[in-house]
Amino acid sequence: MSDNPAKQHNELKQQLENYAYQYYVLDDPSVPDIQYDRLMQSLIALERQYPELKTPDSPSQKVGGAVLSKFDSIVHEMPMLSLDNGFEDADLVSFEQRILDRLNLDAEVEFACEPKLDGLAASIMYADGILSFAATRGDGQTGEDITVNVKTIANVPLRLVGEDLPQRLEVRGEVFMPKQGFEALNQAQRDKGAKPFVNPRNAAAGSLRQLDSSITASRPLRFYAYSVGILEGGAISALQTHSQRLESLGKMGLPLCKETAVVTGAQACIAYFNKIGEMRDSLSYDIDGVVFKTNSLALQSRLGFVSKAPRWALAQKFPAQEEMTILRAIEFQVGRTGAVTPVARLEPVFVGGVTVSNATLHNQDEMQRLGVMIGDTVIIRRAGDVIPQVVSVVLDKRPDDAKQIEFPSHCPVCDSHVEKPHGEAVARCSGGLVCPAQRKEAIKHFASRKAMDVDGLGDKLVEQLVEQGLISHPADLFHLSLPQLTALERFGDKSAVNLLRALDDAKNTTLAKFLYALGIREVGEATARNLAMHFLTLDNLLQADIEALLEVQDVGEIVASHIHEFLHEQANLAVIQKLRDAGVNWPDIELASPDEQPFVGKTVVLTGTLSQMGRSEAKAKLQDLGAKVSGSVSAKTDLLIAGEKAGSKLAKAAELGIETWDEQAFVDYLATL
Ligand code: 5U1
Repeated sequence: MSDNPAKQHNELKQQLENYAYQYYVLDDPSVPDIQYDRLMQSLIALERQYPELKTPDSPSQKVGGAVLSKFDSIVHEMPMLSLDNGFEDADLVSFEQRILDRLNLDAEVEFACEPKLDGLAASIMYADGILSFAATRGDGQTGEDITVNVKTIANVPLRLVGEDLPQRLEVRGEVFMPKQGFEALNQAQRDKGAKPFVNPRNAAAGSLRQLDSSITASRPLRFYAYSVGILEGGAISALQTHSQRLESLGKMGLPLCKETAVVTGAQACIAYFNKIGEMRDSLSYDIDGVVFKTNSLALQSRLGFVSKAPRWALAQKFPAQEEMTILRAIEFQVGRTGAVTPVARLEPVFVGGVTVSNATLHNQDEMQRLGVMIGDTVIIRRAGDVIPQVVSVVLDKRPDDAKQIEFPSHCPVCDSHVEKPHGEAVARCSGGLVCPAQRKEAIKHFASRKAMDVDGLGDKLVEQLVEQGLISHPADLFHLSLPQLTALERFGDKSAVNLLRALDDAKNTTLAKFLYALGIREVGEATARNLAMHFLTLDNLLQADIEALLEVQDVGEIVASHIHEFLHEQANLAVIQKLRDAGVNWPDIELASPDEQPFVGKTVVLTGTLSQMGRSEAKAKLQDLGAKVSGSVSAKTDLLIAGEKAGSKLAKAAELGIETWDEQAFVDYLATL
């Protein structure tokens, strides 16, 4: 890289533009995200040092930062029109016929076909190839100035590429939020206790109309160009068709929807509409129909406009994905992890092409947030193959006899009590070991390698045993008999004998493995180990209150409350007793002397490939020596053990001056103990 700041800035700018184009427009990233982020940070740092380098097309604008007090108005030089709608095949046939009649033609018409994205229309003006301003549609005549926000949209180029660019080019298109980004954003909203967005369209609108552009920058918005407004000069001005214009926009670096087509005649339009309808659920973005446009620009201008819509375009709509209906009842379902989900029983309603009579309310927090009552009129959304959901309540329509909904305090399946740790949105059944809804998963986990390690007891076999009614909780495993097992389909004598032997062997375990095997929420191997080392005996742990649990390394309030709830559920205690009665045992834990635990108080990180021992073996050895094994390198790290092909962690440790051993040094050290 050059040491001339302007040259350096230009190089960074070009690299970033190139990577963004490959990533967002071509869908073909050439470098990992982290490299892009690093270059962006270098660019921002350089601009901080030399503010004169910060031009309006600098990629640094992608991260936002400007905070407005309000949006200014922008009058559209060319009004942004709306579209006529069609709903049936016959509407497409008469659309083509109207065009033919008006133009006095009798051939078929060529149409450009495009999925109609469910977002917000936006206009982006480029002057000599540089993004100069952007506006919302508003009322079609006047919109809002959203330039700083549009600049943060990842796939919007701040500078166009190519030869013979127009002096002025107004690109019109849709700002939208892809489905995946929407789900992730809503999950993040729920996790932080904020209101989730009703649908991707609302999320896109809410994100675009932020006065603080760094919020917009953090939201997964995208833009697809679908037409040209003002156009002055450039090679694009000579083109004859709408589809050629779109292609030309693509070559200038503007993002386009990939599912477009050019077809001839109304019947081909109907076929395209049906094809897009079939693909709708699998598309990465929400659509509400298909837009058909007369492809010839000459014919478009001959057809002109009627009131506020062009005569040469039609939006053919899909059935609505949101409908109103009445909530008749709520049923509480228990999932395999114990999550208690409120499910709305509805007056059947046709939405998104199917009849819906059940919809999810997600969890207790969401139910309370919606403030829904039995008898309410609710809005149901069914998008794609996602489970239909209740998105809002129409309060104006609440009947006088609407009934409050009580969230159950006990599991509707096993009657264990329902717990909802402070700060968590989901309420769960605490009967992890006994609840039939959680049975299969609980037993699979119990038998798994890192837990009781029952050799030969795979997931399929657990399912078979539960389905045949041979086991209903983990302790039943130890009472299985040879005739019961050999009677199972495709289970030979030898396998049965081996399984019984493996079950017998598994009874000799450690307290840590036993605690992990219980499947207490958020008690992984490390926490189970810490609990065992802290309390030394199961009885000590059973007597621990929340305060005592909080003293254990890495146990915070939520984990403490999960452990406490689980170990105070009588049904779980009964299974634990049955396991001990069946012979499950572990040796007493003897506290190591300080010289046997030389790593007490030390944080160690493992990285790279270890060839002489597995990662988990190395981790267990370090924990036996008293170390805390962490996943990332920070200033708190005392030692990094780096195997082959160690990458960024090794570099970071070197940067922070952290002591680093290779695998051999660790093995040699272990040999000295
Ligand atoms: N895909 C697409 N959506 N959409 C919306 N094309 C399209 N064209 C529009 C609108 C309002 O208007 C043009 C006819 C300019």
